[in-house]
Amino acid sequence: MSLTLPTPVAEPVEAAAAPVAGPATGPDLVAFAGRAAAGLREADPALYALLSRESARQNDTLMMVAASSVADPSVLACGGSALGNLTAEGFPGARYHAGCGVADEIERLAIDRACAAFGARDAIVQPHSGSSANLAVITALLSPGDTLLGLDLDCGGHLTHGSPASVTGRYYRAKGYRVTPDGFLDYDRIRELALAHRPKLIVCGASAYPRSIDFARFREIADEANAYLLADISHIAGLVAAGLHPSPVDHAHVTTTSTYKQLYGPRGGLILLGRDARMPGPERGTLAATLRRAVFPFTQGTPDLASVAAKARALDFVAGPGFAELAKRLADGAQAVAERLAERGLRLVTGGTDTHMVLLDLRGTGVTGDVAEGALESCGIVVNRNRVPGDTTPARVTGGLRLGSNTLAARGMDRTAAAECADLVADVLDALRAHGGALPDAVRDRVRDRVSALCARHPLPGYLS
Ligand code: DSN
Repeated sequence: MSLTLPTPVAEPVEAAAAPVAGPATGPDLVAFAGRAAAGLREADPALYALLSRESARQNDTLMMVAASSVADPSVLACGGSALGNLTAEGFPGARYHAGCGVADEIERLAIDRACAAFGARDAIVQPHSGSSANLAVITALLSPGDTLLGLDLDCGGHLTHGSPASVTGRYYRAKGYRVTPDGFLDYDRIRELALAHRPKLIVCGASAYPRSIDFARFREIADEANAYLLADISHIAGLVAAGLHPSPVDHAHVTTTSTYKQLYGPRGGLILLGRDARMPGPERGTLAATLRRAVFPFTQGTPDLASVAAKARALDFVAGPGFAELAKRLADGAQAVAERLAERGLRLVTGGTDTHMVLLDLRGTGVTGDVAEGALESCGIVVNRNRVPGDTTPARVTGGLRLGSNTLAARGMDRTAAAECADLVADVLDALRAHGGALPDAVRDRVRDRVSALCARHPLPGYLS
C-alpha cells in the first residue's frame, strides 16, 4: 500500500516558550543530595552497600560497551531530585494536574536545549527511552498491518526497527534491508526494496554499524517510495551534535535518540523534528503535534520530570564548548582502537570505523563472542558479544564483539590510552585462541593489573571528589 504524504503547510511550530531564568531559591541541592545519601546509608545499609559497590565497579573497570557512557554527577543529581515526586501528565502549559509551574519551566528548558544542541525546530523530551520514542513515532505514523522497512537485527539494526521479537515486527508488516557481506549499507539495494515493498515508513540508524550513514540518500529513497523517514541516532547522537557525523534532523521526517549513550545523559529518549515539523500529520494537526499525542496519551502516561531535568542538564553540556572536545576524543579513541586491533591481526567488520564503535568478527578464531565477553569481564574490561553480518551463531553466543569509546573518552583517555585498551583486549583474545577458549590465570592477573592502573590514571570524572 502506498502513501500520499501531505504537503507542508505554513503553521507555527508548537515550540517551547523561552525558559524563565530565575535565581536559585529553596534548599541547597548539594546539601540535599548529601543528606539523602547519608539517610540511605542509615536506613538501608544493604542497598547502600550494593550501590557503593556498583560505583566502585564502574570506576575500576574499563567500560567499552558501545551503548554505554557515563553521566556527569550533576545529571544524576537531577534524576534524584524532588521532581521525581511530581505527577504531571500533559505538556508545558497544558497539564492534567496542578502544581506543575516549575516542571513546565524545566520541560521548556529541556526542549529549548534539545533544539539548540541539534539545530531542531521542535523536540519532545518525555520519552522514557529510545525504544519508547521509536514506538511513539511508529504508532503515530503507521496503522497496524502497515509496512515498515528497517535494518535487520542481525545486520546491526535495533529491536524496534521491525524485529519479530518486538511489537514493531509483530503488529506491523516489517521488511528488512541488510548490509553487504563486508558489512556496508547498500543504498541501491535499499532503494530497490523500498520501491518493491512501498513501506509507509523507512527506519535508518543502527545499534551495531560502525560507518557513517547517508541520511540525505535515505531521504531521497523515502521520497521516491512516498514513505516517512525515521532516523534513530541513538548511537551517534553526540557525533551528530558535535558536527562529526552528518545530521539527519532536516533530512528525516523524525529523528529519535536515547539520551544515555553518546549524550552522556540520563536513561531516556528524545524525538527531534527538523524542516518537516510543520507538515500535516497523518490525522489532525502538524507532524509535531501528532508525535506529541503519540507520546502522551497514546504510548506513555505521566512523564518522569526528574529525568527531563537530567536531560536538560546533559543537553546544556552537549550544546556547550567542552562537548566538541569530548566528541573529537571519542572519535579519535575509536580510530585508535580499530587501528590497534587490526595491527594485532583481528578482523574488523567494514575494516574500520567512522564512529565510536568497532565491531570485531571473531569467526574462524575458535573463540565465540560469549566466551570473549566473559574472559574480558574477568579482567575488568566490559564489552558485549554481538552478531556480525552473516553470523549463524545464536544471539546468546555470537561470532563477534562490539566495542565503543564513549566512556574511555569521558575518562579523558587520548589515542594512546585508547590503543592501550585495545592492546589489552587483543592480549586476552590471543590468549583465548592459544588456550582453546580458556584464559590462563597469569594473563588474567596481568591484564587486570594494567586495567586497574589505567582506571586509576583516568578516574570517572567527578565521581570520587
Ligand atoms: N540498543 C541497545 C544497544 O545498542 O546495546 C541498548 O542501548
